[in-house]
Amino acid sequence: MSKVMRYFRVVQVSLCSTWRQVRTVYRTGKMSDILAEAVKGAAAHPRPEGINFTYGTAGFRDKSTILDPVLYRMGLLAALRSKAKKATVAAMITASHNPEPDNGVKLVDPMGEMLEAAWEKHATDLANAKDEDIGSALQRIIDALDIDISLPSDVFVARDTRPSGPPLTQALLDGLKVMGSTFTDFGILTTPQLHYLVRCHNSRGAYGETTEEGYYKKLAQAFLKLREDAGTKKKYQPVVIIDGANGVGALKTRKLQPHLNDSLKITVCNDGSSGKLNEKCGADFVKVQQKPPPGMEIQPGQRCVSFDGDADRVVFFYLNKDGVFNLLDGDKISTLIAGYLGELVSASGLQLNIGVVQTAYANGSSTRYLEDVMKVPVSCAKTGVKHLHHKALEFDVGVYFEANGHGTVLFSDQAEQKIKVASQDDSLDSGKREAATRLTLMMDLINQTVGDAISDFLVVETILSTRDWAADDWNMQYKDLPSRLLKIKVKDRTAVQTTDAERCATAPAGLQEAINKLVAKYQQGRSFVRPSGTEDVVRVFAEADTQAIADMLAHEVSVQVYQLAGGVGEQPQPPSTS
Ligand code: 16G
Ligand code: MG
Repeated sequence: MSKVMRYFRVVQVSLCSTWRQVRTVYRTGKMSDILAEAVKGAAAHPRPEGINFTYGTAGFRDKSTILDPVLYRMGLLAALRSKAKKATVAAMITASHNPEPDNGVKLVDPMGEMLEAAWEKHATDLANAKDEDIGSALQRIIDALDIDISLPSDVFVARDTRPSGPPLTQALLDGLKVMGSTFTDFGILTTPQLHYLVRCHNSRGAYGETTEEGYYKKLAQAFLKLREDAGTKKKYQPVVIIDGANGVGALKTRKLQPHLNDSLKITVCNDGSSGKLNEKCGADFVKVQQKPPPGMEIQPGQRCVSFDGDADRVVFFYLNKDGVFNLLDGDKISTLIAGYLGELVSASGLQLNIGVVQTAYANGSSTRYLEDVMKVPVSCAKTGVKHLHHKALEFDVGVYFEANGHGTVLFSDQAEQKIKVASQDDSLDSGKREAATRLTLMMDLINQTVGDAISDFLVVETILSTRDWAADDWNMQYKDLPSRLLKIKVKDRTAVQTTDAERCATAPAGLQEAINKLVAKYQQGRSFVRPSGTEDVVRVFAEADTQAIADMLAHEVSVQVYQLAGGVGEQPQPPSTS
């Protein structure tokens, strides 16, 4: 190295170290100010003694009356997350399908994904820190992750329609203000709309315009284009009834409607004008009760759609000509979507692998149909959207749905690129180009950030219309096996542990062996148990070739759980045979 170069190198090193010192002093000074403010701010959001909050499968969820301190702290954490990611993040205030008095909060990462799993622990720690310990709890997170506190932060905020939403939003905003964070409060949105907006923003508009109106426009444009060549239909009727769970999905469907012109006649019921949120209506009610919400007037064959309270979950149902209720759940939706996308991919001539991700709750018939008839690979993930989402990333086109109606489709960057190029490649024959063009429109119609009831509903309508199918035709793809879901109270639900995407219990000792023996007694029997992530219970699922046997198997497995995993209260009683 020449003398001159050496001189410059010395100057450079000393400048760098001076800059590091200045930065450390600045960061430390700024940090202690902020931490002191955070502790001061907690006085207005005191944490009650004796409650332990947990960032569960879908964020914090509890009685809204005790959540104020949690929201304040999540404001603090959201700002830190934004600084750590050097991007805008989001916070959604909702308790989804829970009753109206509950509420909750979950954080959304920059591309609209769920909060990174490693941060769930930080969220739980901060939510449980005593008021006076908030500063040190924040400090631990900052140190562990080497977060530069002097960086700016920006957070998008939205809530569902719960009356507790506005004061809880205020608590969250207080946390953000203490951190000096900028924010945008979007007011009432569906959960997937907020996920969508944060992705639009961070992708600098590449994913769409960062406005609610932009969301409707993007979906509606794709939907209308996909219908342009729709000839006369014999079976498909462009008429649906939507059960909005008396929640945000109803309000937002009304806002979408004018964008759809007259392509679809939508009647919204349970729109919040009289009934209570999620009370005797919504996707959870319909799926669990296996019946339409009371008061809905339904003609045989009429397609009905149920959203949950924050519209990230959807199921379809109809009454057949004999008035018998039929549910078209997440499994039926994923089969429909995977079948159609698979056809488009092969018609386009593109080499893309399509896979479906389910959970252990998926009906056995759906898995068999996908694997044996459709020849589509199926992966099983643990319960909870984040687990399915993660697995779906392994495919070029990953379709994921929980049976309860949470789900969407993910296209890898490479798949997206190939599809776009093919749609504009004049050297391809028109059939291939047309298929690729339809795939680009399907990508626009699908909210890839997270399951979205409104988007999924439009995707299903598009496919049914293209296929000229009535609800019955869709339902006939395969016949669901009868199943039963039960819950058992135990002293400590963590006594039950599982592996193999929850299909096998590893604790307590002897439980899985007992389940195996019971399952072996019955035709097409299948059963598994898992601790709930949202309730203090162990869930038992059983499936068999008749309802009576599924009920019996679920009962027998419940007794084993009760006996081996420390059941509390009365031992489960056999199902009545009347
Ligand atoms: C949460 C999950 C849902 C899952 C359910 C299971 C999200 C957004 N929501 O609602 O996917 O099906 O929990 O509840 O991930 P459980 O653990 O009580 O059975
Ligand atoms: Mg929900």
